[in-house]
Amino acid sequence: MRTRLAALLACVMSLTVVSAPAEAARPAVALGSVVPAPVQVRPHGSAFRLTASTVIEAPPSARGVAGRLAQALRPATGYRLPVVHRSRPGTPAIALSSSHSEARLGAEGYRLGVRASGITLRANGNAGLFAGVQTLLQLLPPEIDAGTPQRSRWTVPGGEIVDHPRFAYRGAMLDVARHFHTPDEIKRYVDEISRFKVNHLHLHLSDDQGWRIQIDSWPRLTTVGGAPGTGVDGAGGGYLTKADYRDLVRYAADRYVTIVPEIDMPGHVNAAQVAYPELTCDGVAPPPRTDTAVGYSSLCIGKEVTYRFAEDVIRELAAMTPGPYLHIGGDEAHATTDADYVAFQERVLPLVTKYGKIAYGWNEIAQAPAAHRAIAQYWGLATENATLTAAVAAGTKVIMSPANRAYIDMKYDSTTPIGLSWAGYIEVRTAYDWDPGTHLAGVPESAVLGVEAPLWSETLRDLDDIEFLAFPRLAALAELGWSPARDWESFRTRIGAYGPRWTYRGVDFYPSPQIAWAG
Ligand code: TNX
Repeated sequence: MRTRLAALLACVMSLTVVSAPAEAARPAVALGSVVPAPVQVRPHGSAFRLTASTVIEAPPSARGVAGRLAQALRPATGYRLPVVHRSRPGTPAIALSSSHSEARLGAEGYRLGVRASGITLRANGNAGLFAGVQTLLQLLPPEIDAGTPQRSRWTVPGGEIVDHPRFAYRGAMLDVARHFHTPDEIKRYVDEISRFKVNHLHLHLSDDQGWRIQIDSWPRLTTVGGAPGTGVDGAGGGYLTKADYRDLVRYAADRYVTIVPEIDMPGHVNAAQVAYPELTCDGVAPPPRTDTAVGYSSLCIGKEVTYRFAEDVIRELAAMTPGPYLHIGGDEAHATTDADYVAFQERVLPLVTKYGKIAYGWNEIAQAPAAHRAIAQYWGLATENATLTAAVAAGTKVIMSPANRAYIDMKYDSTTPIGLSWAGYIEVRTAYDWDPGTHLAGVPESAVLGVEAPLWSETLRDLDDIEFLAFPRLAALAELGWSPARDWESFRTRIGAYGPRWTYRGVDFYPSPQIAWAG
């Protein structure tokens, strides 16, 4: 039903494209119609028109980004758009430069200038160029995403954009434990989130139902824990081999997305205990579980094998993860006493450091002094949390994922066919209208590394389900992570104008009644 609606919209829009006068005078898009909203937008009169003679100019070090831009532009325009080192004077060019050196742009900022004679995109490095390319793509008409040749005027509105992120960490989380999502599905998600300048993808790789990442020293984790039938309600199963994982890491890195792996401990470990009964206190394997209860499993805090297991997993995971973070879960350990929980974290958090990574966990880890050098992901409903505030005063950094705002596995409203509702219904405006820098009392903006949108998969099956819950809310949360100011009226118009792009790409977004959809 949702897919049919998307197809219908695509059909209506393609009719519009064919009947639109090809010589329409003005660019189709306003310079500021970009999600997330840029820091500074200065429009001026003259637009740039992409033609068959346009070239993309880039130094050798930026050929990757330039190539990606060319790939994005070729199918709909039908133009060759060669990537060249230097173009002959007078040739209309989109010129990329990555050796710009402008401190305020940082690693991810960029400066985009559009004149009738050409486009310049400047950044301090390739991550900034990639961000600028995402902006540039949104300044072309939505038909640019059609994937097949379109009749359109490929005009980019004239002016100057200066842009850089508010927070360094802008994340999405995908739960591949409750339902396994294939590498291809994960890649499609990376494609979509990176368009909104989201730069981290956190993968929740293990839970009570299943274990989804190959660990050589404990092979039964995946041969048993990733077997068919280990998804919620016995649906699905599967796991990432190390080769799959490394390939995903590379794919994401090409889109300036860092993979953050999570192994959830000391709770959420039933699948590991089914595979290795020595990880329980009595040594007896529990039955496999594919229901959605939480908080019933715990590693055995007093047994040494627990720490051999934790260290082996952390070592192997760290070795295949180039990114700086390794998430060790730590949530909902209701079957672990408080004292045991702290004892466990005091041993396990330092193991992450031992293998060269920054320890990251759900906010419960803040109970342990070792968390003062770690990152805590806040998922609570309240706007204060004394334990976290105390930890922050001692050095803990925070990533904001308050469940009643950022949990994109929540239903939009009571009629949403998939999703949960324990943290409330989250319509797009609810996801948008809060400030990650002031949301939690006692956690100042300087302690906030960024924002992450978790997508738990108890009710998900396929990519359509992922897209339906993620979009448009992921875009709202990405704007909170990137843009300095928040303006709901502006957002609902800009994301409404973006909708046709999702439709052209076949993304099954939720057509929220709160959004001013174009067309
Ligand atoms: C809470 S949030 C959980 C997960 C569930 C999620 C469902 C958190 C750290 N733990 O185990 O999947 O709710 O929304």
